[in-house]
Amino acid sequence: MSAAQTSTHNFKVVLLGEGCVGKTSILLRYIEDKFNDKHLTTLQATFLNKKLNINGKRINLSIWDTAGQERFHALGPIYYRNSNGAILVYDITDEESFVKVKNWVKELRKMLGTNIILVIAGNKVDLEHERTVPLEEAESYAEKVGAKHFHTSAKLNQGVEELFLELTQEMVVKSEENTQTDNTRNSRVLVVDDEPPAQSSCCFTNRSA
Ligand code: G3D
Ligand code: MG
Repeated sequence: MSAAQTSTHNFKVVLLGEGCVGKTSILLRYIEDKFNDKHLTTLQATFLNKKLNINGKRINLSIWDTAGQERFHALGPIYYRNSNGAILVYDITDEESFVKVKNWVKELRKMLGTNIILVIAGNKVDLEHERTVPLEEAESYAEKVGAKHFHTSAKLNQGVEELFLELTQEMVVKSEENTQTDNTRNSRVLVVDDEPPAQSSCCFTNRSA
């Protein structure tokens, strides 16, 4: 087994989106398979852990949820710092909440570049008859910004598992790409170290030229 297969990946994931779109509900559905549980309202800004095993790879997710600060526009970079992934949630019956997702995409790409994996969740699809965010628009926007789009209902348990699985798989790929790049860099250094003295001094001359 390769090192990549045996090591454990630790990922930080943040939930972002306007208040009331269903972030906490999605998290609670994923972790505890519950909806509208009493402790929903008392859950404070914190993270919940989820351990996964995908194709023999151990993964620990720390999934961060807010205590509702987003309702006062008070979520700063400290919340999403060092995140490997973000779940951007909007409510399909609330166009404003989709605009908010677009703002988050802009901010995250500006601050973290492509180091962070983004997925977009159009939540409350059980209220399809009240939809105001056009489905095609949401999907084509997501594609344009390099984010997978999911149709979720925390209430009916639709799309939630799939969303976390896709995000996790993409984070694994990204992390292993980064590890490979690091290894390639390290092995280059080793090759230089292994060279006989005559060649080393030659390299040194070239490098300083
Ligand atoms: P937030 O964490 O983004 O602020 P919450 O959102 O998870 O607290 O959910 C806000 C409200 O939306 C809650 O209703 C919750 O029950 C409801 N909700 C969450 N997900 C869904 C969903 O998939 N479908 C439907 N129909 N409702 C959902 P209340 O009434 O408790 O405010
Ligand atoms: Mg919440």
